[in-house]
Amino acid sequence: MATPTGESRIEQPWGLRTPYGPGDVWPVRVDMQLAEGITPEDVQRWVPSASVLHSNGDAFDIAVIGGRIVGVRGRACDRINRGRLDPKDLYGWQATASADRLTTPLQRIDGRLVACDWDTALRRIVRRTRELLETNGPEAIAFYTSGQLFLEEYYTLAVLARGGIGTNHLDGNTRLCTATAAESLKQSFGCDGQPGSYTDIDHADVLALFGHNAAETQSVLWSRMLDRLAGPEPPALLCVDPRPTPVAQRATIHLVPLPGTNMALMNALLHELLEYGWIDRDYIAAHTVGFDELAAAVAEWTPERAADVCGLDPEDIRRAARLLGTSRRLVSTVLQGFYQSHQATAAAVQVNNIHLVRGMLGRPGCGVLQMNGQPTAQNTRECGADGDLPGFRNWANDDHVAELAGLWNVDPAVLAHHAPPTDAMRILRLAETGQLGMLWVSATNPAVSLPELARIRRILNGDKLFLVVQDIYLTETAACADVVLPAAAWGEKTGTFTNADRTVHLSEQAVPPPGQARSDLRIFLDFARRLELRDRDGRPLPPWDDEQGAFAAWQRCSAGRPCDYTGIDYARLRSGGVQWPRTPDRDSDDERLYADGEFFAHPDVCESFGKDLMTGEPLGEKHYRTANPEGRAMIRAAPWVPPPEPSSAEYPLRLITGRTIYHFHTRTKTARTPELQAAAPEVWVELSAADARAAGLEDGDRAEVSTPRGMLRAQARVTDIRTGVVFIPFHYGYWDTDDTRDTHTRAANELTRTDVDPASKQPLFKSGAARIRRIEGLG
Ligand SMILES: Nc1nc2c(c(=O)[nH]1)N[C@H]1C(S)=C(S)[C@@H](COP(=O)(O)OP(=O)(O)OC[C@H]3O[C@@H](n4cnc5c(=O)[nH]c(N)nc54)[C@H](O)[C@@H]3O)O[C@H]1N2
Ligand SMILES: Nc1nc2c(c(=O)[nH]1)N[C@H]1C(S)=C(S)[C@@H](COP(=O)(O)OP(=O)(O)OC[C@H]3O[C@@H](n4cnc5c(=O)[nH]c(N)nc54)[C@H](O)[C@@H]3O)O[C@H]1N2
Ligand SMILES: [Mo]
Repeated sequence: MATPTGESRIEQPWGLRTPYGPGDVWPVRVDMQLAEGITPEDVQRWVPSASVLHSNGDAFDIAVIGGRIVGVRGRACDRINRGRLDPKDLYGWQATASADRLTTPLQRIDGRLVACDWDTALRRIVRRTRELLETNGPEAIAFYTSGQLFLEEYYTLAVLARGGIGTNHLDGNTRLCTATAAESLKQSFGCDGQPGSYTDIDHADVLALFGHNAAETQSVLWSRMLDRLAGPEPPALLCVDPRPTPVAQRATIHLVPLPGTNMALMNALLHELLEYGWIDRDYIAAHTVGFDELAAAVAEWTPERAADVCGLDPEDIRRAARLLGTSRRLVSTVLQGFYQSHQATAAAVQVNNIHLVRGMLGRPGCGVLQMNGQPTAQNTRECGADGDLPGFRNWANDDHVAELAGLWNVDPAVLAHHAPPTDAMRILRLAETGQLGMLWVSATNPAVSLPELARIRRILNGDKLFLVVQDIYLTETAACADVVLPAAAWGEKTGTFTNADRTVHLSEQAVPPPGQARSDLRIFLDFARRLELRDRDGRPLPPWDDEQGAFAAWQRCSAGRPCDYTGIDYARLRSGGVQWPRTPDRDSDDERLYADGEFFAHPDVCESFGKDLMTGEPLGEKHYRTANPEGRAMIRAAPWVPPPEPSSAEYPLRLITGRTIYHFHTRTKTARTPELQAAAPEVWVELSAADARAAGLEDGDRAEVSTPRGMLRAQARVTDIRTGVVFIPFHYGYWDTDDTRDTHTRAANELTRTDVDPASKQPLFKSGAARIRRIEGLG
């Protein structure tokens, strides 16, 4: 399929340039992709939606003919993409109509999954839930959800699980994704919520990307950056990434730290900012606490010392610091190269610190974007379907807990827990030790995406665990389930979701779901009704019956909180994305948070009383009230410590994992899209020429990569990646291989470790020791 202009967006992922200068409005460019032989005039309906294949929030209309999706067209008027689309969005809609969608519930009988009806499937789940509630109580039940459902679905699940069943075990795969974004924002600003706006890119004179391959993972955002780079007075670009990504190739300065050393580099960059006085003393004095601790912590971190740890040239660190220090309008973005490593929160917080000490927040061109990855990750966090409470409420603040109990009309004791909401890795551990009797997985594929897959398979297949999987396909995870529930996909249901810069979009139903598939919202509500969950007055809980009702309830829950949605409704969203916070009395967006130097950090308001960055221990209310009584921004410092699995003689290389532009995660959609699958059909391993030589490998050879956890076989790709580091994309599971039983040799997570950042509990997908060798034949 080619676009109407003939160019293939597989070969030209970012499309044609529309250059612009500082302070100008990003020009419109409308991208469109229609099925072979269809013209725009043939299209019967254009249904408003936005992308669910990344967190950028690109808005577009779904083209429909006779109950079928036949293509997509970018929305020119939207503030996020101004009409542009990512290659996954241009082609990925085809997967929705794939012939192998789940169309009926399935239940396991005598070891095999067989089709059944909804009544049978839900009755079986309700029976199991009741048994567990009677014998072991609510803490025997856990929910593991996603960053890919809609706001209305998360809020429904949060009320059902926290207020109805009363379990503390509810988390999202956002734990693997943006738990660190949330945690770093809480640690610095007291509360989750992205300070910056995408329009900051229009004004910036320096763009700094920390462990973020935006070119492949938020390709429309990268187009915005490319258009600035192609226009007058282009910004300078700093890239911190051990790989020669497309971002690195355009960078003014490219730093290639050894994996596991981000924190040392950040301390040295801050050391230089302080040393040269590239700081805003008035801002620091008026709006922050903690500067002196930072000054003490970075005092020893000369560029030489960090260069030694990171394997960099000290002059490159100095140049990078000068670029940051002398910028007038700095935009920083942070993603998985920082979040999926051992000092994730500590390192991400240092990027916030750069903006705090330089007073570069809340003004056009001065923004930090602790990025999201998944399309609706922000909503998982806001709605409390992850390890947070709805509306960014603080689990350790009794008033916040009482407020929620009041909103839901349930006994506060149901919501009160002695510990923070349980994180996903801990939930899996509880399943492993037999403390969980039921795990309900929705819209995530942990049998491919969690670390140390051999262990995960053992847990998911465990005899004592009753596993419910709610998906649109029969995934590797669904294949382990006791009951499989067929969900309606994007395009087949209506709901809202929020991107990485707080912009909310509405996605409306364009076509009916296949067979008996139902929206996740309907499934959760049906379960709640059958379980007869009730509030204190005996009314059904949750009390709503559809997405409009869920949205209205969420507005009430968000009222007065930082993520206030009371001025956002479906009608308004039909004409384009709107940023939160938005109250009914205001008709323009709060484009940037903290413009007034006021933070959501007052002890009565904040979402967290803070954690020790090194141990993850909650610091507690008393400590917080003493350290930050007025609710200023918090400058938090930390030393660098070595990663938990250093390289050794046996495993001399550092293994990192990540993404390609053509695939989304475990490929359930992108492998079912012919153009995308053809662009990246098989797993590969990227290594440097020196490491290839040492292993006797040439470009294109078959290689075996091993770690203490397992091994995989992949085609070698020799690139300019930093020597000593190998990279493997994590997209490749097993569902399309012939033998799913004993050929677990394609998934990167066979190799990764069970270990987390202490503060955010995010797994370390980007650090571990590995070795590589050449193998003959197909392996
Ligand atoms: N095409 C595509 N786009 C996506 C997705 C997808 O699957 N495919 N997924 C979406 C989701 S959920 C997410 S979370 C985002 C992720 O988006 P990104 O974070 O941009 O993607 P990754 O490839 O996981 O990692 C980014 C970079 O981190 C670098 N890196 C690895 N280790 C280190 C380190 O120790 N230090 C530093 N500084 N860098 C390191 C890697 O080389 C890699 O280039 O993408 C979103 N967009
Ligand atoms: N090694 C390594 N591992 C990683 C990462 C890495 O960089 N390296 N990155 C991590 C990150 S950041 C992320 S976000 C995770 C992603 O990991 P997963 O969440 O496991 O990946 P997906 O393939 O997106 O799984 C989503 C599932 O939801 C289903 N689905 C899609 N839409 C719907 C819907 O509307 N309803 C329902 N019920 N189901 C739906 C899809 O078919 C798919 O099975 O992977 C993590 N794992
Ligand atoms: Mo993610």
